[in-house]
Amino acid sequence: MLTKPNAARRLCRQQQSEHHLPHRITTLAVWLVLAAVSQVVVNTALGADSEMRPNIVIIMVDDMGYGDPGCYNTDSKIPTPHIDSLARDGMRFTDAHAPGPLCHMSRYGLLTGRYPFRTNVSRWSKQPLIEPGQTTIASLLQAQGYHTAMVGKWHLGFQEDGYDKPLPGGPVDRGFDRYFGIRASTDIPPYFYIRGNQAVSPPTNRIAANNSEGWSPIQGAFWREGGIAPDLELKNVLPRFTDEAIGVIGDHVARNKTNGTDQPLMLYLAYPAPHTPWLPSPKFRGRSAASMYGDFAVMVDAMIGRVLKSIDDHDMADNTLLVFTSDNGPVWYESDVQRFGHDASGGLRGMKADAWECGHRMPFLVRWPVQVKAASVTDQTICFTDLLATFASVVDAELLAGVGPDSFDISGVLWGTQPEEKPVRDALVIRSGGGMMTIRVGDWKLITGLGSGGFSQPRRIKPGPGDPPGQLYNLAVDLSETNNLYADEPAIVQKLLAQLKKVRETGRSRPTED
Ligand SMILES: [Ca+2]
Repeated sequence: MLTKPNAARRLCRQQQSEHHLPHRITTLAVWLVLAAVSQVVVNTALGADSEMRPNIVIIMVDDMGYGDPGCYNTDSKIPTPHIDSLARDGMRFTDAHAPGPLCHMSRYGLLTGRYPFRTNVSRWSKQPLIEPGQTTIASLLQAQGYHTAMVGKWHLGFQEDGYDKPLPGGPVDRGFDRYFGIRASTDIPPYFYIRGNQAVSPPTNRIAANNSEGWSPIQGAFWREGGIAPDLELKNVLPRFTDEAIGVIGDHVARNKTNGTDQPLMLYLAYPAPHTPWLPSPKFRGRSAASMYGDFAVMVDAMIGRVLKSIDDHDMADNTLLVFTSDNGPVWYESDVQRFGHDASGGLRGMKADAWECGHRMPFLVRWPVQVKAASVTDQTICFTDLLATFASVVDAELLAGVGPDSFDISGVLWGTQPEEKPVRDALVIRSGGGMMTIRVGDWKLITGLGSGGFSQPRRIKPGPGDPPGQLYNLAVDLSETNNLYADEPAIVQKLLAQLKKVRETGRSRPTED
């Protein structure tokens, strides 16, 4: 059963009354003025106050649905004890959204604080989507003295000119000190590891396409044919990234010890799973009641468990702000729900790529034991784009108007000081995989076309005579988006369309300060 938002709202109110303001050390004897002030960020930090500058770890999984983790769906057939531990020890968001329902869109918004509909994301296979000099959560934190590392799936493009040459425009050119990962998904060739800005070994071999019997063409152990590096095996990518992430944490601790420093770490760990190919290693087969998909998700959870253990082993947990989420909705059809009794959507309509909720409403958990109340729940509507402004707030850096134009500071939600009745963002705007626009304001959600706008059938319906041209839902009473009120609520439709137009035309949605 899906956890009911109203129950969660009551719970959060109750918890807020017990919650205390974040305690901040105010007696700094020496103010360190940082010399390197970013071109776009005004640094107002007081210096090396480690309590105000937590380690920041983002664990992003791939195509995991709202109904997969047990902490979001008590009927889930996939045991996820490590993900669930983050809900137990931190804050669970019921209404958190990917900025787009596909991999590249979602990651662009997460890193830049800018809605992905504002750029041409289809360039990703040849060009970097993030512009030189564009602030990212990594460059922001790097300018604040963080060691910034990324491990995993980039999918935001490089300036490609062959794989035996450097690949400019990737993580190490967009704010990360260190990178190990792959270009895109583990079903999109060429398949090769990248360290820094170079292929570890170029994709000089070939691999044939693969599919799994009994599944749709984009499920199972599916991958496309293409180039592959001799040192990469698709089934090893997930554990390899886990080893790398643990290595980053260990190296960082060792470096601080050697240098006698207390530099904070920012790690962005982007797992390419449980996206296809579903390749659970033998140890995880049969560990769920939801087929090879569920078993692969169990393996993802176990990998997260290894990373959490590493953080614990280094005594870093208390001062690490850890975010867990998934980039977009699952590839799991109604027939799969019937076959396995597992609903990866958690009762939401649709799937990956859709304008409907399952495409973009995601599991989202934040753990920071010294600041975020354990087992708390919030129904605030947030978007991954909000991490930039939130991290800026956490480290006391101010964002200038042009930076992260769609990023809202949600730190008040994390500290429990933001009333649930007072939204942190006035609207949420998403372009679906198929190009339909969605605007959400409060409980109202408008979609500018008919159909899913993504992978679910029907994808796009041409309105018949007398049909409304779009969809309007009241999510407070119709979270599964079945009762289209577009024709019944013309005033609300006009208001939302006007607001959508303004968000698109002004190039920003976070209000300017002045
Ligand atoms: Ca994805």
